[in-house]
Amino acid sequence: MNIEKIMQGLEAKHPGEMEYLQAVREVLSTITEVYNEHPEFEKAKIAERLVEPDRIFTFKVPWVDDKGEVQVNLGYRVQFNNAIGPYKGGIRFHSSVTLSILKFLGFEQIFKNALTTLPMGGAKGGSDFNPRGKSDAEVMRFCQAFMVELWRHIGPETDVPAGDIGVGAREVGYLYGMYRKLARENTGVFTGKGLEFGGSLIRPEATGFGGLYFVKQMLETAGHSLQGKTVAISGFGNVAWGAALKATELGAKVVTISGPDGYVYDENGISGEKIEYMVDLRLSCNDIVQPYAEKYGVPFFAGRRPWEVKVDIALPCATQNELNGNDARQLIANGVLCVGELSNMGCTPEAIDLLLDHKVMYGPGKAVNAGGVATSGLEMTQNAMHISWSAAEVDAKLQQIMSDIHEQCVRYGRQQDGYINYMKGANVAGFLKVAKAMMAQGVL
Ligand code: 2IT
Repeated sequence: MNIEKIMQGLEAKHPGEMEYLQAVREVLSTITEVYNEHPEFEKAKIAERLVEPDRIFTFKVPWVDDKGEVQVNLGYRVQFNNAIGPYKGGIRFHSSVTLSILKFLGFEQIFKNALTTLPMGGAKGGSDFNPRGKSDAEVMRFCQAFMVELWRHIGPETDVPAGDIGVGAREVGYLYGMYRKLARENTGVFTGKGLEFGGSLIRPEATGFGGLYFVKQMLETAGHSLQGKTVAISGFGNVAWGAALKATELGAKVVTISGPDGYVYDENGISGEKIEYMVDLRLSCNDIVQPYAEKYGVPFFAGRRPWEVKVDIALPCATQNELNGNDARQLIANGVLCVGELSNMGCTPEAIDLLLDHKVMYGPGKAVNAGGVATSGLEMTQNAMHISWSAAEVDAKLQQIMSDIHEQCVRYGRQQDGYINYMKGANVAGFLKVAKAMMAQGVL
C-alpha cells in the first residue's frame, strides 16, 4: 500500500478536512503490514475504496425559533460502508459539526462496528445546530425539520441512526416520532429510544459501562486492577456519566469532570448523588460544570483540562482531539498507567505516539467506546424479534462483547516485547473483517 499516494489523493480532493484525513492516516498506517500480506487487497483497491464514503446526503434544515425568527442549519448523513451490515452510527448536534467531523466519525464507525461482532456497517450524521440555551420546543421543532429530510435515506435494514453529542433520549424521541409519522411504520429505525417504544435497557449506560469493562481487562492483562485507582474523566454528558458510575462500582475513584468552561477536581471522589447531579447539569443545557464546584465546595479550574491532575487512569469522554501532546507528557510525567478513549479520536496523533513510546496502556475509542453501538445492535435485535431483554441479559451480552473486542485487540496488537498496541490491534481486526466482506462481494 502506498499510503502517501492515497493521502495525497485525498488531500487534493478534500482539502482542509483535517479530522477526516487524520482518522484515515491513523488506520492506514497501522494496517499496512497486514495489507501487504494480502496482494488481493491491493489488486482490488480495498484501501482506496474504503476511505471514501459510499454516499453523503447534505440538506438544509429550516425551522422557527421561539421568537418567531426563521433559522437555517445544515444537516448531513454520511453512509460510509455497509459491507457487513446496515449503515449504523450516531447523529451529532453541535456548533462544531462539519463534513470533515462527520466523515472522520463515519470512517471510525466502520471499524468499531466490525469489532462489536455484530452485523453493522459504518455511518454518521448530524448538524451544526447548537442545542445550548435552546428551549424544549425549539429542540423539538429542529428535530422534526431535520427528520423531514433524513427519513427517506434511513430504514431498519438500510441505515439505523442513534445519538451522539447533543443527541440524547429527548432528541431521539422527537426524531423517531417524526420518522414514524412520515414512514407510517414503527420498526425501531433509531436506537437509544425510550423504553416505552422499543428502547433497550442499559443503552444509556452502555458506552460508559463497556468502556470500563474494557479498561478493567486492559489493567488485568497487565497485572493491575481497578480497585483503589484514581481516574480523571473529561466531559459530563452521557458517556462520562456511565463511566463514572461503573468506575465507582468497580472500586476506582473518579476525581474530575469537565466542560467547555474548565474542570472540577473532587478529591473525595465523584460518586453517588454527585454522579446523578451530572445529569442535572446536562439537562440545564448550559454546557458548563462550574455549578458542580459551587454545589459541592470543590476547586474549579477555569479554561483548563483535567489531564494536569495526577491520576492512574485518564478517560477522555468528551470529544475529538481533547488530549494533546502536552497533556500526554504531563500524564506520563505523573505516572499514568492507562489512557482509555471513550470519546471518538480523543487523543491527537502526537499524544498517541507519546503514550505508545512510553509503553502506557492506550485503548483507542474504536475499541473502548464500542459498547454504546454494540448495545444499539442489541436494541436492533430486540426490535426485530419484538421482544425486550432484562437489564441483566443486556449487560451480560455487553460484557461478552467487550471481552471479545479485547481479545481481538490482543490477538493483532501484541508486540514481541509483550506490550499490547491496542490501536493497531483494533484497526487490523476491524479492517480484516470488512476487507474480507468486500472481497467476497466483488467490486462495488
Ligand atoms: O460513536 C458512537 O459509537 C455512537 N455515537 C453510538 C452509535 C450508535 O449507533 O449507537
